Amino acid sequence: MSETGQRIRIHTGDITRLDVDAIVNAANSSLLGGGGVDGAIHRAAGPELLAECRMLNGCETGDAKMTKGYRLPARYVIHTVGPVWQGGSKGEAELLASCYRRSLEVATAKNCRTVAFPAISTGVYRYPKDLATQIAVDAASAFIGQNALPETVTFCCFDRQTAELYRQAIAVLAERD
Ligand code: AR6
Repeated sequence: MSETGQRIRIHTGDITRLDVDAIVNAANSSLLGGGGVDGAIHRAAGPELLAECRMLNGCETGDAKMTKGYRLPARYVIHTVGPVWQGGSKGEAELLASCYRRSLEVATAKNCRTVAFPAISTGVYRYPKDLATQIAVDAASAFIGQNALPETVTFCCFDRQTAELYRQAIAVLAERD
């Protein structure tokens, strides 16, 4: 496997349990909480997280903003806003790639060595999982190929089916390299 490939990990489970420098939250543009992974992160981090989020003035789709992790094992939470799937011709792919790139830029600015992502936009926002997974893997590998940090990027999958999609996307990447 390539050096870049070795820096990409797949984990099946709950992202709020991961002891990494930063976990990424699939938020909405208000940054004031919601369901899915966003709700789980706010519940696990405690009310101080919402208090800090209130001071951020929201976040554009495709951008990312950082807070502390409070009661989470992770030191930081990077809140990013994925695109809502509208059929694929509304710039969704570029916006989703931007979520991964911007999150990694924010993480690198704080010297994070380990970062974990959920499958952004693939829940409530309905992005087709196979397409979203390939974008996630391509964007992360492009970033770590050009940067020393983070040392590892973990794709945290809530179920085994999603983990299998990530395995396939990494295999596609390895064939291309
Ligand atoms: N750990 C890891 N992955 C999880 C967890 C968890 N604890 N919980 C859910 N997932 P979603 P979106 C997976 O809907 O599509 C919120 O209300 C889940 O299986 O959380 O970007 C926000 O406030 C799915 O694959 O995020 C926004 O309004 C993935 O996380 C909106 O949902 C993303 O699903 C964002 O929608």
